[in-house]
Amino acid sequence: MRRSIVVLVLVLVLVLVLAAAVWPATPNAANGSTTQPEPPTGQQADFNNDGADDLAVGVPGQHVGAPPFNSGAVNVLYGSATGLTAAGSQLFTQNTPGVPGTADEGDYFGNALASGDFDNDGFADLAAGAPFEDVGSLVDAGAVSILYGSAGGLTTTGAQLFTQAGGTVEADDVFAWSLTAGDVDNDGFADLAAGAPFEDVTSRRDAGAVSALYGSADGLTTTGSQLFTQAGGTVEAGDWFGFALTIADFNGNGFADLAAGAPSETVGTLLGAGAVSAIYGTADGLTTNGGQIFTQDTPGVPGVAEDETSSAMPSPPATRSCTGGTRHPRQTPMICGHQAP
Ligand SMILES: [Ca+2]
Ligand SMILES: [Ca+2]
Ligand SMILES: [Ca+2]
Ligand SMILES: [Ca+2]
Repeated sequence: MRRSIVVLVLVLVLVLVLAAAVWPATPNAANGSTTQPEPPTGQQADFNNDGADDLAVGVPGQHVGAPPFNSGAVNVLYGSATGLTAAGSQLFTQNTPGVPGTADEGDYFGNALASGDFDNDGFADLAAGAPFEDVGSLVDAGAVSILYGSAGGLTTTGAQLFTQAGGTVEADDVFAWSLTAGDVDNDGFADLAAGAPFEDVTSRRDAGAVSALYGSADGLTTTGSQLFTQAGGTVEAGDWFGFALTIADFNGNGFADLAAGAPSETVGTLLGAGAVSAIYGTADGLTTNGGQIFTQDTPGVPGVAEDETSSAMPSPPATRSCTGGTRHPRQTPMICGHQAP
């Protein structure tokens, strides 16, 4: 893992995953216990299925030993009748026995998190991205770990590690930079979407892509996995499609849908104005049929798309050293570190 990533302003980035309050527990009058109704999108955050949602906190800047630096970790806090509590809390790194992979310098494990019940056993499960994980000799290809829930909370039993699904694993894809979960085919098993915003699409560098992995009785699987490039728009170099993701049922038809941001999308001649695509769920999974793209220049959307280099915008720091051709001038230090030679 290249040391340039260590040039990081964001020493500690907390990434929170919480589906609490969206689907409040329903009292069961018969026995006084609580049960968790199935949420409409398959999203869940109750790792021990005790009726109180739980919280996973990403600590991608965690040093596991010293070095490796910035290999990353995930803290887990459990909910209770009185709210979150430190009792029974956990810390996972890639060096935790049973967690696939190895804590290497600059993996940033925990940089993105998503929860869902991938095997539909009632216990929510956790996906934790390590976007700068090297895959063999492929530097910064990226990977995502899956930890499964149980009555005792998250466990390493049956833990999995996935590299880019539906596509070709390449250096600098930064797969699992973004994650979201929901039941896009409404089969009861939560599904996972994982962004690789620096995926090259043919010769279009850093156009970006999003993988979909589907849940099953055996957990997440690559069977039927898909790779999507920008929907509703034109795939261009430097779009960063998949930089941010979320799943929700936008048309209320029971199939969860995917929204994927392309923050560096060019709108007309406006560099880096940004766009968001919607990809809809069906019984057969996500499909680009009916896919949409919205920008601030879409009729009816308030606001005006502007060029990232507009004089109204702040100038990028003079010390910016990213030289990738199509780079966004205000990219985060982490991304800058990623792109540095
Ligand atoms: Ca719980
Ligand atoms: Ca589960
Ligand atoms: Ca599903
Ligand atoms: Ca839908």
